[in-house]
Amino acid sequence: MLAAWFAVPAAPVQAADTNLIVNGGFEEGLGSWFVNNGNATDSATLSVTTDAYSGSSAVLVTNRATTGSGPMQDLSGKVQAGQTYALTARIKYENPNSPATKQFFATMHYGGGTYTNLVSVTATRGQWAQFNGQFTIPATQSVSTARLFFETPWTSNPSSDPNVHLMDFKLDDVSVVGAAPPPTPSKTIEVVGKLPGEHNPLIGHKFGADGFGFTHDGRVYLYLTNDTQGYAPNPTTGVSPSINYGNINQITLISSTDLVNWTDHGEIQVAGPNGVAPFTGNSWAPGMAKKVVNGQEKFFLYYANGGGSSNVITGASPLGPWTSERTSTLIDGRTPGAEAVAWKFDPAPLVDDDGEAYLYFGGGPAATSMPAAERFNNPKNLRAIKLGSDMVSTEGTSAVVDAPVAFEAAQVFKREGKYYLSYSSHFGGNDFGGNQTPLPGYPGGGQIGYMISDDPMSWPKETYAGVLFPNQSQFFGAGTGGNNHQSVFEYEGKYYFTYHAPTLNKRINGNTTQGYRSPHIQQLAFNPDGTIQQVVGTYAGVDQVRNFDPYRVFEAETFGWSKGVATAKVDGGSPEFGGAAPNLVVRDIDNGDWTALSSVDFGDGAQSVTAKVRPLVAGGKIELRLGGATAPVVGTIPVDGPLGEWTELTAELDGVAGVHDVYFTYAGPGGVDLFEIDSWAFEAGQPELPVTVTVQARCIGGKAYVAVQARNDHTAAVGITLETVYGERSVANVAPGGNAFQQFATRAGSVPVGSATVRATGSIDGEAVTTVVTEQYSGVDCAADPRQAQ
Ligand SMILES: [Ca+2]
Ligand SMILES: [Ca+2]
Ligand SMILES: [Ca+2]
Repeated sequence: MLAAWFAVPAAPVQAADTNLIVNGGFEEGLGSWFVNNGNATDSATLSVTTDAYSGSSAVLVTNRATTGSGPMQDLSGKVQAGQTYALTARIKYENPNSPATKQFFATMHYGGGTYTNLVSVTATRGQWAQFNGQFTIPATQSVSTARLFFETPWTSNPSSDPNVHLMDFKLDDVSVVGAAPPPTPSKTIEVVGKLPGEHNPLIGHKFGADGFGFTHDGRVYLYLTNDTQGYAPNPTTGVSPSINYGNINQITLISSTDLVNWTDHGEIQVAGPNGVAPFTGNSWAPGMAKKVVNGQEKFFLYYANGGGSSNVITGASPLGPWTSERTSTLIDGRTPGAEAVAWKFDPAPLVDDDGEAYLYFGGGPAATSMPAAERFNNPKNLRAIKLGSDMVSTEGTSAVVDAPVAFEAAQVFKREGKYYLSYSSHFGGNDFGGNQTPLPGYPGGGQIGYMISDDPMSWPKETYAGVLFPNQSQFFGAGTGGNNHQSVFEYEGKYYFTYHAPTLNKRINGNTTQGYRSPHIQQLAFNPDGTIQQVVGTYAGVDQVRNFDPYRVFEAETFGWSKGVATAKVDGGSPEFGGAAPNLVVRDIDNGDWTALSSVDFGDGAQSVTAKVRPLVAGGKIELRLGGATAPVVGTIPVDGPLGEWTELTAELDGVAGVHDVYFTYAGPGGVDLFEIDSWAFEAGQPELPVTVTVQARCIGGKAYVAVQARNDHTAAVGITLETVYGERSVANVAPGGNAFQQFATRAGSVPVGSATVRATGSIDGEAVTTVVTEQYSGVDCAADPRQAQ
């Protein structure tokens, strides 16, 4: 028992309480701190000062533009709704022209326009004042964005008296103490979401919706709404809450040259406070185009900033890096001719053959001023507008796209001089004048319809051509319904249709889905009159365009199928795509996980495979199998490098030739992540010249000879050298099918067992090759052997 005089604390000690602020004393300079940028007008300069409250440094804030301009730290993911935190900090201002006392706030920005003053202090000029208080985050507050900053009280026009509102100040010893942040639950998809042999969904390790296919330089890029961003499976049940589009401010990018093996390029942080375009909050439904502007090839990524507006960012390549040429949204309430469009989103670009560019956008409820039947059948909620030559501005007035039963997702491609506009149809209801029967020939709810026009800006209802794709639930069953979002792209002379379906979500959770969508592709077929044959959705997907070439360095985050792995971005550029491109590694590799490549062409044979790996525990290994995850092992890389360090490890291979699905299976101790993998490279075995060698020791006139013959089985002439201990002979230009032959005299009556070496030199596919064949012969004793050759 404790002694009675031990005081009982007023509240139980919170053993888990922790300081959530990093570098709160500024002893590591400005690390983890930045200037509040919640509003476009907020700005200030942060510098380190030696006038510290404690330690050797503090932060000095100067050039404040607004009352909110002050040092900020991101606590997103660290603070939790309903929890109470203790906040302390020291603050000082010294401007002799400022008031003798001044109030300061510690404030949280929860994203958008949501700010909450947490703790305040009234400081005396020239003295360090202490923030010392508690705050409780309301249980209903979304904390997906939570950024703490220090400021002076708000006023509308602070520059009218900067000494009162915008004075410099110093800050030190910031702490926010409370419950430790919750461990981040794993998002890794443990089931095989894309089954071996199937090509849909395109990837099984993450989600992605609203795919927009884009072809550049022999490669297909697919830009996707990052549905994985808010995916948060319950650690016990494995079921995630339903998707929340409001959380999505990233675009996922994958690419392929064969449409089966896809490279994960990770996420582009498009919107939000740390986004390329921080004046936008969301990034849905991407669209991509390229154009040469002022002599420079540029890439333009359009996206929906929620339902209210659309925007564009600019890439130096399809993989970025990305910049924003705009400081406000591209399509919004100011866009001429689009005033009546409820949802100014889903922007899809088209660059025509003549260089003129167009943007298609819009969707949502029809204007209530329309008669009910028109609202349903011809809601006139889609628009086409010309893009400026810079691709980041619009020209003139947007034109109505009178797509029957239109809902959203307009996209245009051009084929044989005709423009094709596809779109998603609505489900009726109050937004469209109630539930009605569509006009004869018009699409039903949740289908992809299309129109054909001779003019990219002219889309009267008469250009409607039919249903391109019925609802995906017709093919993928319960839980996969809902609206869709499609694109059509051309790759190597064929047309492909992209759409999404929550098929991976369904494989994780059975028939219940939570709205997490996966990208699919089907090939598009045209009738002689230019109309499109209705697309059938299948798990089989499209044919692999070409075999995979393994004889180069390629990303480990490229695979056709996978089990139990995740990917993560790392610094330093891509081994395959260059220093400016994003690079990912395969992680969350447990014993039994695997990744696989479809139809790898090893040609005449691989000599070795090299993996760039980072061992995390001892005893891991990578096994190579052909045709399946449990097929025989044909090569093993022991992952035995120094723990935590990137290293290249090689396994020799033998007999790996021809075309196979390649499975990299991962093994090692259970219950821990084994290693991470950045890239692979196979090396081809040296090709060999086909020569057939025969060697024999024989007797002629009581003397022993060694006869060596080499037949050239190659399709071109080769040089052949025959070599024994009794002599050597070279024959140049032995024709295909011809022989080099020599009987080497031993000058003895007998020879022991020996061998002859044949060296063939020639060329295979333009490369000089030397092949050496060694063949053994038996000994012969001519005195004892009655079988004398004549
Ligand atoms: Ca300090
Ligand atoms: Ca795993
Ligand atoms: Ca990589």
